[in-house]
Amino acid sequence: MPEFSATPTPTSTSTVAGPRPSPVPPAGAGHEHTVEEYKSGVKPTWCPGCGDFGVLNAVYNSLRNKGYNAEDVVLVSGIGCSSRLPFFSSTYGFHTVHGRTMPIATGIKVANPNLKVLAMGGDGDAFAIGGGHFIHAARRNLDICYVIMDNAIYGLTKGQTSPTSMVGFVTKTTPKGTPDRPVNPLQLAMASGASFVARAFSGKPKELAEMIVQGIDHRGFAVIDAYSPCPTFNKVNTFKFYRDEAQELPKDHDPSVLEQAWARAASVDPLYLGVLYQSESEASFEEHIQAAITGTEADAPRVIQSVLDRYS
Ligand SMILES: Cc1ncc(C[n+]2csc(CCOP(=O)(O)OP(=O)(O)O)c2C)c(N)n1
Ligand code: SF4
Ligand SMILES: [Mg+2]
Repeated sequence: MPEFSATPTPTSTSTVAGPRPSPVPPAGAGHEHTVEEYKSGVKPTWCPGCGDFGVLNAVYNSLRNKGYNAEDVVLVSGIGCSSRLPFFSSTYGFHTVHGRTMPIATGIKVANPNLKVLAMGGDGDAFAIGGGHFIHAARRNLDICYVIMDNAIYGLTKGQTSPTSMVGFVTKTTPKGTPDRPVNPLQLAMASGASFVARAFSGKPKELAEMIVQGIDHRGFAVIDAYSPCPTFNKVNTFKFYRDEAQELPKDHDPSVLEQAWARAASVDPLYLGVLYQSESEASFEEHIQAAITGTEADAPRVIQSVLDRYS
């Protein structure tokens, strides 16, 4: 059993071999981070034209804009095309189990609150198999930023309806169109207690990068539902569809007013992009934990080591 250290050791990705370059040099001493430094060297395996490319670029840019060192960041994902994103970043990454992004992200963040934890994944991962975990992470107000690459389909398993597919959506498994009403990710997040709720579009990666920075800066659970089209299996929710149907929130939108956010989240004509809701009035999960262990934080590594020793 290796000795416990508060500093994480590099994680490896289990299914993709490839170079992971040495850690990004720390900023300061004249070093300015560049986007290139956050690339792992593993070439994205997504189909040409996949919306996830735009999200990946936005993630790189948000990390560069924050000036983070790669070793201070963990990208946690589930299973799906979108959940492959951590492979392509030189930060730490944890490609977990389908729908289990939130429990793993919670453990990482609580064990080492100094880490910047971003969760990544698809609409199926977040709202179908991971739906229960999503709700509880939101109501706990865990201090992480969760970017959901919403393509309204299961891409990795070759095109089944997802919880965000529209009524009547035709796939190989729903040849007569799905009768199921879609989940509204923004309303689900708000109803569950998320304290930052936003919608973005991978076709606007600059705006998405800015939104991820806002989500990281937010103290509490930040949810960004990012439309990220799957041109291979979803011929309805395309880049053109979102360019036609989605628009920025009105300038006078007040994200502190839950009722306004709720109403605009429900709108389909237009679909609104931007930060719909934000409140920092509630303590984060980590703040509750810290308050509960006040006076014992310095002992945390020793306590964890003693637990690990029991299994060595
Ligand atoms: C426990 C479990 N159930 C089902 C699967 C099969 N599976 C893998 S990915 C996936 C859905 C992926 O959809 P989404 O999360 O929207 O990601 P996308 O591929 O669209 O990016 C499913 C059902 C699995 N890997 N594990
Ligand atoms: S199947 Fe769809 S979601 Fe998956 S990589 Fe291809 S375009 Fe992207
Ligand atoms: Mg999907």
